[in-house]
Order: sequence, then C-alpha cells, then structure tokens
Amino acid sequence: MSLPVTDTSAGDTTRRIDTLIIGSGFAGLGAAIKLSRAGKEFLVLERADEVGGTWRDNTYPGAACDVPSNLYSYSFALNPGWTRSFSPQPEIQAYITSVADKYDVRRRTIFGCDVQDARWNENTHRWDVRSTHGDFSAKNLVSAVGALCEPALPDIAGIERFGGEIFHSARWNHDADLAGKRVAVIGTGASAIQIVPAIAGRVAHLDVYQRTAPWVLPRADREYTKAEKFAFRRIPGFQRLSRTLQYLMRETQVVGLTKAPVFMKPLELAARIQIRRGISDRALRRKVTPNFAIGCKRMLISNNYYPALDRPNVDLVTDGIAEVTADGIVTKDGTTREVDAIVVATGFHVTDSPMFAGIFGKDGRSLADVFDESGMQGYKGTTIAGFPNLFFLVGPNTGLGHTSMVYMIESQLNYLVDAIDTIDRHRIGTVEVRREIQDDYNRDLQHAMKNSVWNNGGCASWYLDKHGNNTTLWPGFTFEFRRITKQFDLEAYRTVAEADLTS
Ligand code: N01
Repeated sequence: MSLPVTDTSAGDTTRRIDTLIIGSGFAGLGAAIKLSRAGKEFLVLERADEVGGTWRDNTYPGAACDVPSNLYSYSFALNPGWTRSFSPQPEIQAYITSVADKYDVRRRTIFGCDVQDARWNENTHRWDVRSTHGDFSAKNLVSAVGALCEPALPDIAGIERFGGEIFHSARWNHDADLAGKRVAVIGTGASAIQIVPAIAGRVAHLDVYQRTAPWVLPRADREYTKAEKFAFRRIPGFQRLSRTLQYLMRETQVVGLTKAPVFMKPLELAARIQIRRGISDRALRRKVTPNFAIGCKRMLISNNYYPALDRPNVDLVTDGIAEVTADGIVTKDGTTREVDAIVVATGFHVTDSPMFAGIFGKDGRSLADVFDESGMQGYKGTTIAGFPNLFFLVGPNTGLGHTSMVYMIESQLNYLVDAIDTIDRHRIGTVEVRREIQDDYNRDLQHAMKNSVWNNGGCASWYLDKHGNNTTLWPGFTFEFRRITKQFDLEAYRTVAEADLTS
C-alpha cells in the first residue's frame, strides 16, 4: 500500500501527516471524503478491518436503524437503493462500504491499526500518535471514534464466573447457536428491544432483565413500493424532497423535548396504546409502563417488542440482579434462573469512554482527566480548550434523540474542513479554542437544557454525566447547529502562526 506520507526523516520511522483521522464510521469516512475533495492531505487509522464503525460492529439479530432510511445517508451520497423505510443493519453497512469504495477512501486508510495514545507535543506543536502500525506525527488530529464504540459491561457480582455463553450486544457471537437454549437478555434499551423479538421465537426460554421500563413507540417500517423505488432512482429531486419533508417533521419534536412538554402527550398516548395492544396480561402491562416522562431517555420504536414479551416462553424480570453464578442469574428476591447464555445489552461508555484516557493535551492532562473534572465539554461539539488542533467528531453535545446523527456529523464536517482550510490559508501553526469562549458556550447550552425533558423527566440516562449535566445532546433545532458550524470562527481561537513556531 502506498501511503500519502509527506516526510520521513532519515533514521526516524515516525510518519508525518497533515491530518490524521481516527475511525472510519460515518464521521471518519465523511471527514476523509470532505478533506479529499478539499485537496487536503490526510490518513485514516481504523482498528477494525473494514469501514462502518457502529454499523459494522452491531450485527446482533434484528439490528436496524430507528431513524428513517432517507435521513440516514450523507447529503452528497443519497442512497436510492434503500429497500425499507427503516433500514436493517446489513443495508446500512453495505451503503457505508459502497461510499468508501466510490470515494476511494480505503487507499488512504490503514486497517487493523489500533491507536494506543495521542499526545500533544509542545516542542513540535504537533500530535504524536502511537499505534500498532507505528508512530505518526500529525499537525491536526481528528477523533472520529464515535460515541457508541466502547461496550459498557455491567458491574454485576460474579459475572466473570458464568460458565455459559456471554457476550455484549455490540460484539454478538455468531458462533453461539441460541436455538433451543435458555437465554437471558440484560437491559431493555434500543439494542435489547430489537434483539428480544428477533430471538424469542427460536430460544427455548428467554428471561428479559428490565431495570427501567422504556417508552416504546410504533415503528412505521414498511417496504418501499415499486413506485417509490422507481421515483428514488429516476425522478430528479424526489428522494431529496421526501428527505427534506421527513427532516422538517422530525424537527418539530424539538419543541416538545426542550420547550413545551405538552407536545409529547400524543406520543405518550401512542406508546400506551402499544402496551395495551401488545400485552394481554395486566400485571405485565404495569411492569412495562414507564414511570418517567416520555423523551427523558431515548424513545424507542418497535412493533414486535411487546408481543415478544407476551409470549409464553418469555419472562420479564424486574427484580434487580443480585449476582451471576456459574449457571444462572440470581435476583435480589433470592430467585435463581438458570440459563445457557447471557446477552449483555447494557449500552456503551459514552461520557466515560476509555478512549478519553489516551488523548493528552497541552499540559499533559488527558481528556479523561479534563472531562472528569468539568464534564464532557467542548466548543461547537468539535474543539476543546487545552487540546490544540484536535477536532472531535460526534463530540460533546452533538447527540440527538429525535433525528439523524448524519446531519450533525455533516455540520461538524463543514466546520472541520473550513478550519483546516483556514489554518492552511493563513499559515497558522496551532489553533486552540479560548477557554472563556468555550465556557460561555457551555453555559448557554446548559441554560437551554434547564427546562428540557432530559433534565426534568424523572429518569437516569446516559445523556447526563456524573455532574448531572447533559453533555451528550444538542438541545436546539439541528439547523441551528448547521448554522453555527457553517464557517470556522477563527476569532474564537488563540492562534500561533507557523512562522512563529519555527523561529
Ligand atoms: O444501550 P442503552 P443500547 N443491570 O444504554 C440496562 C443507539 N442505538 O445499546 O435504563 C441491569 O440505551 C439499562 O437500564 P437503565 C441509541 O442511541 C441505536 O440499547 O439504565 N440493566 C438499559 O435498559 C441508543 O440510545 C439504534 O435502568 C442494566 C440498557 O441496559 C444507544 O445505541 C439501535 C445494567 C442499556 O440501554 C445505546 O442503546 C440500537 C445493569 N447493571 C442502539 N446496566 C438505532 O436503531 C445497564 N442496564 C439507530
């Protein structure tokens, strides 16, 4: 493979590169394409052997998107080939790999390359990056590892003693045949509610361990008609128009989530009707009815989750888990349920990703230390005081509960490409967001969040960090984020000219 290496000093195996991108999911791949189009030099490091990120890793039975297909593609690479209104995982992964091929991104990617750490070097004013494929020195570092890349395993006593099959939803063991087995699923989040209906019919018995009942809305999933498929391919602008309409409809939810919770009432009613229709047993209905405001946690969508719970071979267990033994799970009421396999669908390290411990900024402090002290804060979701020339895609407060992350990612990509272009045009050596500007930005964000359902809905969720701040979600309309990231606002940054670094 020939890599786009600018300079390798004799005897020094460190590879120098303008921009190093870590990760090749929607964010990293998009960054590579946009930088390539802008004529910038870059390299992608990907720890797996394929692009796709979370859509490559989450291959569990039933894995599918809970955002409409037409919103789930890059604006510059619409996919007229979607077969359903909500796409299954294999179709999304196929879309991502086809985009990587179309834009020839693999040529500039090192696969199987695990980044060990990245340190800002105050002498060279560059990022020193150590990886399983050697060392790199990068002027700009783009973290595109995503928020849902590190599975969170539950801290349950004895879990390591379990003698059967046990795996996380995001690391599904396809060699483990669950047919005819006694299986436990721990968790009732977005992943679990897709897994449960997908496996309930083929396992002998299924125990679903619910700590908090989620709100589950109907899933308006259907196969696209022949006419729609034809229109997507052949009628110019049709898919883009339908995408715009869906986008606008989803944006109206922001009002209910952040401003007027009364607008969420129709959704709550739809969810309650689902429970009544899907579950025949009154006691079970009570167990699955959430005790917090809808929207406080991510709203889930499924048409077959409740009917799956209603099956005779499925039990919903709501007594807390006390411990795991070699052959089963013991709940706090003392009951033991023996199982052959446990599926751990307990989510991801979002606000406490292990990756944060491996990125060291100006004064040698890691992102983990900084976030631990002040919460996961940044500026426009992308840059962080104390970490010059670091661009963080899917960074603080860029997540969404109501529409497509790809829209947010593309907004960040506009900002990133304009930042790197500005750096190059003005011959800037380093840019670092001014701390006071970052603080003001976060004060405003938290203020906007004050009356939101996420903060006041009466639930615990991974949206909130240990300080009780919502550092994951964007609280406004997504077009507001698009507007503020349209151009790199150099005045918000402390800069050092290239000439001043070398003199
Ligand atoms: O994870 P989660 P997920 N004992 O964190 C429970 C995206 N996604 O993988 O609610 C017992 O949402 C926990 O209980 P509680 C989407 O953004 C998207 O399901 O904390 N239970 C919860 O029920 C989503 O938000 C798609 O009380 C324990 C569950 O485990 C994100 O991924 C599809 C426990 C974790 O739910 C994560 O979803 C799938 C313990 N010790 C996922 N610890 C799309 O379609 C945790 N739990 C786009």
